[in-house]
Amino acid sequence: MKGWFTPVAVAALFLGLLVGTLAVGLLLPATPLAPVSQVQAFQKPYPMPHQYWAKTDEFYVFASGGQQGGLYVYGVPSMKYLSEIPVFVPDQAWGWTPEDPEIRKMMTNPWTGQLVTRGDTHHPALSKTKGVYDGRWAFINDKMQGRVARVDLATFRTSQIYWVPNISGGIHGHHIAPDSRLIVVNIEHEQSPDPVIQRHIGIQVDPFKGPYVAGINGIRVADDGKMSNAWQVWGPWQYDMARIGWGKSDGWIITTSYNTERATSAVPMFAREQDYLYFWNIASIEKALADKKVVTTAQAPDMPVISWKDVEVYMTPIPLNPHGLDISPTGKYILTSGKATTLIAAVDFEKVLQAIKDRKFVGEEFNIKILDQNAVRSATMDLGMGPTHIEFDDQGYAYVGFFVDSDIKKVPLGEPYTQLHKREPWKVADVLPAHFSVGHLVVPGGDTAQPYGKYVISMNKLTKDTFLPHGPLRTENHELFNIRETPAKLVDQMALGPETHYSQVIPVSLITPRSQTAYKEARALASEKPRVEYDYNAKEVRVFMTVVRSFFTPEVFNVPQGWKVKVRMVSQETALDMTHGFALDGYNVVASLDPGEVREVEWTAEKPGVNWFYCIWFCSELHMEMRGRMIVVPSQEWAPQMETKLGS
Ligand code: CUK
Ligand code: CUA
Ligand code: CA
Repeated sequence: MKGWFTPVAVAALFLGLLVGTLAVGLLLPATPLAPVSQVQAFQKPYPMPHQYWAKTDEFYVFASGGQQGGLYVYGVPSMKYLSEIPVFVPDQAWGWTPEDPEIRKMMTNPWTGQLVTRGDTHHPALSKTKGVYDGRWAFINDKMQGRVARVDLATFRTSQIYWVPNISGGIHGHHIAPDSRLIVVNIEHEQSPDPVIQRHIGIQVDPFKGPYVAGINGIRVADDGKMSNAWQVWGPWQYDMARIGWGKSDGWIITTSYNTERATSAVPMFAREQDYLYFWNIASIEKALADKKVVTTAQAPDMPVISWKDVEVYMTPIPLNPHGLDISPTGKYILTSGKATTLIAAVDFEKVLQAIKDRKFVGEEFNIKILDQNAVRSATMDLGMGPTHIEFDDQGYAYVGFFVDSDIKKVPLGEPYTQLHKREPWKVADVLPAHFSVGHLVVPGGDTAQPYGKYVISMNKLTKDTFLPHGPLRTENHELFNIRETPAKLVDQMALGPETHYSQVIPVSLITPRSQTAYKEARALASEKPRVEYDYNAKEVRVFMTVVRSFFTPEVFNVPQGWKVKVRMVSQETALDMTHGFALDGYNVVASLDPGEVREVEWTAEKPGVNWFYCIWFCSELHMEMRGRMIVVPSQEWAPQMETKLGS
């Protein structure tokens, strides 16, 4: 173990990362895809029958969009892109615009009142029941602003955005409990928090020099999916990844920190020979809450802040600057990889519990006992350059992604999985070449108590010249492998926009029966007549509009200049796939109405004149004619008889 972590070795690893990346680029012509004969041909009937893909796809993939700010959705094995789910960033194509007050409210910072239209999604967490996906919701975190959103999987639309209090942003790890009652997000970017927090944990932060502090944030999830503050535990370190255990590790939160150095710049974050893996006892956090060992800040009076010293937490050394952190299906093995090393530690959680019991501590730091790594590890695997993330299949194998090596190594796990695969554990069983530089990888159900297996998707960070040239900014490559065969077969590749981090893959049977084709909200307003109301006190025009092929009713309304206009649109459509839109010439206003949906838009009628509004979805042969007018009258010329009246 010793020797590879000297400063020289670290420098060499940095160089290795760089050279490895370049070498892949230089060697491109010499490392083509597997010969066609080795690739499982993608069987397609011709002519293509109606519903072919709807009937043949087995899984949905929910892929984080990274800087796209939401989620991508596609089918497997077809690798057919289906949809985007807009979350933190407006997306008018997919009907997500903050002109609607409900959406605007979700995107508005609750403490500053600022509309925030930027986000960076990393780790989707599908809701679970008894440790397996249940198809109700997808939760997704925004690293940049420190938020978690809930997406309703009946509509593929965001229904709540939760803002993590007491931080400036920078949350990374995100995971959900096996019963979906608790969500945990890590504070990755260290903070200089409210002095109340600094005093409570007994660490004074110098905002200029650091070292700063961070912690983990617990979110309660109600029966209807609503998220609310549970607790924050603050302490000396940042955390990168988070998992809430299940099975053998039930009742524990597990995190990694790559900056146990508490440094404020990159190179010093590699100073230590090893960093830490942490084990947090959830019951002890609840006990600290019950014992009222908490403080609150002015910003978040309903968020109890706990000191790490008041909870039961242990740690053990792991290969430096860990990135991957994943738990095997029984909850027994915790695999974590050191980014700038070649090492993957397999920690056995049963050994962790035993070592805690036997007090096999080798020291402590900041009051946290350090468990002897030799007492808790099952293996330390030396597998390749730049290990990233890990997933598990249903046959007792782990799959480890490598950024520098551009491949995935398949490794058999130890007991009890040896009965399944009958191989010597922890030795490479297969190597899957990726194009190029693996970030996350995903197996259907690969982070649950019961993986479905069958496929692994490699989410590659670099595509180089895999696809047609498209300028200097290159797309990403999602590669589908069939892992029922050994060696695994590359089935397909798909260019998908920037930039997926983690994805989760769920059987279609958990999604399609609940999938809505129309909203029901318009029904409640069925008896309401279209009309235009003028409020001279508020200087506001309120338009109650119905929308159906191929008319807006009213199709014209008059407005005094400078007044606020509020339009509530009710889609009277019930037919599948019949979405209409509303765009207003010359204004920054777009809305989209799915069948049966009710949407509102607001703007101020600034300029006098005639402005057409029109439908943005090609909905029928009369789509182009589906338009109407807003006539803005200079305020001094306005007379009440100009009010728009609709027939009774
Ligand atoms: S991170 Cu991006 S590849 Cu946010 Cu899970 Cu590792
Ligand atoms: Cu409605 Cu086009
Ligand atoms: Ca480190």
